[in-house]
Amino acid sequence: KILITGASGQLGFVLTKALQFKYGIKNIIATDINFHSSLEGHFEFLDVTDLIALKQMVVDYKVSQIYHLAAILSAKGEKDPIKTWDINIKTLTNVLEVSRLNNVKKVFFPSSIAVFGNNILRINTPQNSNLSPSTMYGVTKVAGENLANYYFQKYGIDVRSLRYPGIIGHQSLPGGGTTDYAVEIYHKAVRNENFECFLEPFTMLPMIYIDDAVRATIELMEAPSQQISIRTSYNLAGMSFSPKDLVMSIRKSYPYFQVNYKPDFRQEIANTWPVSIDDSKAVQDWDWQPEFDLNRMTKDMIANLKKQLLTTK
Ligand code: VAH
Repeated sequence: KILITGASGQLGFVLTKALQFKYGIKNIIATDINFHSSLEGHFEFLDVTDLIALKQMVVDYKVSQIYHLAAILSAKGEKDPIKTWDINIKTLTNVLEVSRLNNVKKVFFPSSIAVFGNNILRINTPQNSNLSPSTMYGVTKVAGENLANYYFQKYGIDVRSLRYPGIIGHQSLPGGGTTDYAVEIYHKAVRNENFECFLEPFTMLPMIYIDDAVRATIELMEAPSQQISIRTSYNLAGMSFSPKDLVMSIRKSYPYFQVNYKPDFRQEIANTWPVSIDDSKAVQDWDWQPEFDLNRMTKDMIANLKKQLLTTK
């Protein structure tokens, strides 16, 4: 059985569906502290900071793989850094310890481009960059990558990880990230509303469409173990664009779409992140190739959000 934490989150919700489809709905246990009403299949409430509850679930359902997606994101994390440290680190150490003691074979841990901070090459940021993150979220991801690597080296737990760019999808909303604008903007456009953007127009960031993000995750987890040369976390690229590029792409369908720029504290976070990512290790080791560029993503987002609007009216 495969257990997912954070299954009601932006990525968790879509990844749960993909795993149910691939491995059979009966073999997936989706967990979260909140219930997403569109989730189907086996769901359990689980607070992953509760070691005993997590252990119980792993033992009861004979879990052999865990996808640990529950975490606090970058922008929200800055409102309460210590809580972010406590939750992100406690949940990961719980997952790794329970895995070590209960024969869980494989673990997935999401890292992020937030591991990078000042002192990097911001264009085509290399895999082996100096990691000095500017947010507590990034600090927990750097620590998490090292914990993952430690559990692999010391105990042989097959932990695998990706440094996701900002994830964009129509199925679910992100919660508290610096890249969230790129999802919210589409929701406004299809409603013919104006958008207030919290980043400046030319802030270029690495992003990925959720279909590509989910496929990358499954491809990494399915790759033969001897092909995995990186046990901290793989750089992963999809596309790179700025709010201005995104607006131009949306205007192909909504020529009168208006955006006001009102940068807030998230601008400072974005300023320390890469513009684009060198993911040649992922390409080499497990053949990574993204399918969506900005315009293809925009078409798909708009078509799907329009459908959603019609069915909820
Ligand atoms: C955030 N979307 O903005 C997340 C992410 C790319 C960064 O990990 O916090």
